[in-house]
Amino acid sequence: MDIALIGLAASGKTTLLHALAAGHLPGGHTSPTETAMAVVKVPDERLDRLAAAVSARKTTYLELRLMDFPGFSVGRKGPPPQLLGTLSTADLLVHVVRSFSEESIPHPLESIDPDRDIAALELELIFADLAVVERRTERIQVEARSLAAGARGPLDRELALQRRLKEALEAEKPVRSLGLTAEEKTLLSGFNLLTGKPLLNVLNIDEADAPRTAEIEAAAREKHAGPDADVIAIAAKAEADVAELPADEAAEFRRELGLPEQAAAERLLQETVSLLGLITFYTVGPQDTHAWSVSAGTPAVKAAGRIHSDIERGFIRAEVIDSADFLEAGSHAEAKRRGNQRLEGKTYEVREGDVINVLFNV
Ligand SMILES: Nc1nc2c(ncn2[C@@H]2O[C@H](COP(=O)(O)OP(=O)(O)O)[C@@H](O)[C@H]2O)c(=O)[nH]1
Ligand SMILES: [Mg+2]
Repeated sequence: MDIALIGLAASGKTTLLHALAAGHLPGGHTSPTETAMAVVKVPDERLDRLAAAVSARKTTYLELRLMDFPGFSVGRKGPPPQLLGTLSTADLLVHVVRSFSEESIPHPLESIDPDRDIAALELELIFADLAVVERRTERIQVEARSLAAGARGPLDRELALQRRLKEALEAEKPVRSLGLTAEEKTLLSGFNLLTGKPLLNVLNIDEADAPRTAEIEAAAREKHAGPDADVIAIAAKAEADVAELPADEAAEFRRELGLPEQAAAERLLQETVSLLGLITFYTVGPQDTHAWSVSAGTPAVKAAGRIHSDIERGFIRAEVIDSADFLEAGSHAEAKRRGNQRLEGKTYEVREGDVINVLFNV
């Protein structure tokens, strides 16, 4: 899964990347004009405990790819088309919004106004989508003309959908707010509409405001949370500094600064997994205890395919234990003895936190 960090210049994108990927990045800040990339592991306490229960030699976390994009210009100039093009492959957008005051760092729009910046960037994404939708609408109309009236059904249906999108975008509504059905989403999947992607707004707040994080987030959620959209507040610079410290010093520092107990990286990455509509299941063993992700509603046989294509092909059934039960029991054998293990077939929809052992035959 690819996560794109976007936002105005000097909003703190690169600083946030450092807070999220401390230790996984080449030294120094990346240049303001280049896209940097980091692969980060999603912290998962439940996975840690499962691994500890079986003394796993290896623990494998979910991984996300973070891309730190150059600053977005908004308004008359707008963002360059190639920047918007590269964004289209992202699975989720993280908009880093300047909320810190620091006078020595100029804001491209000259004042600190997070609500304005969120709206301005959204508008750029809306314009970009509108251009895509208009192009597609014209093309459908041309194509439809070359078909016999009886063969136009699918194109007519798509045309109706594209018109609905156009109307919404012209009213400055993002595609993600329209509550499209799974079928409609599939129909649109090739167009990579930017406002159809889930969006996490990150308010980059002053260190001095860190003790009020929860309060700031609650107020911002009222305005900016919605379907597939959320907002969190992070003091990116302080978090980036703390991320460099060993664990015990970090905890002390967090208390001193009044930073939330849970590290920003952990909060943001977990929020990201949930906005992506992913659920996490586990395979637990002494060699490797492993977190896997699938989209909600995935049947067990497909989930097995995430582990290995042979396991999908030879799927017989899945032994499933809820991770809370597993942790209480301490092992597969004990959970089974307690009656916590279920046998599920190919169509079983994997649930958040399942510990799964697939029986297969190849
Ligand atoms: N005071 C303060 N400065 C910050 C914060 N976040 C970033 N900065 C500073 O703002 C400048 C721009 O940050 P950077 O992460 O490079 O922004 P980018 O252009 O969005 O990548 C740098 O000098 C950062 O040290 C913050 O939360 N507080
Ligand atoms: Mg940068």
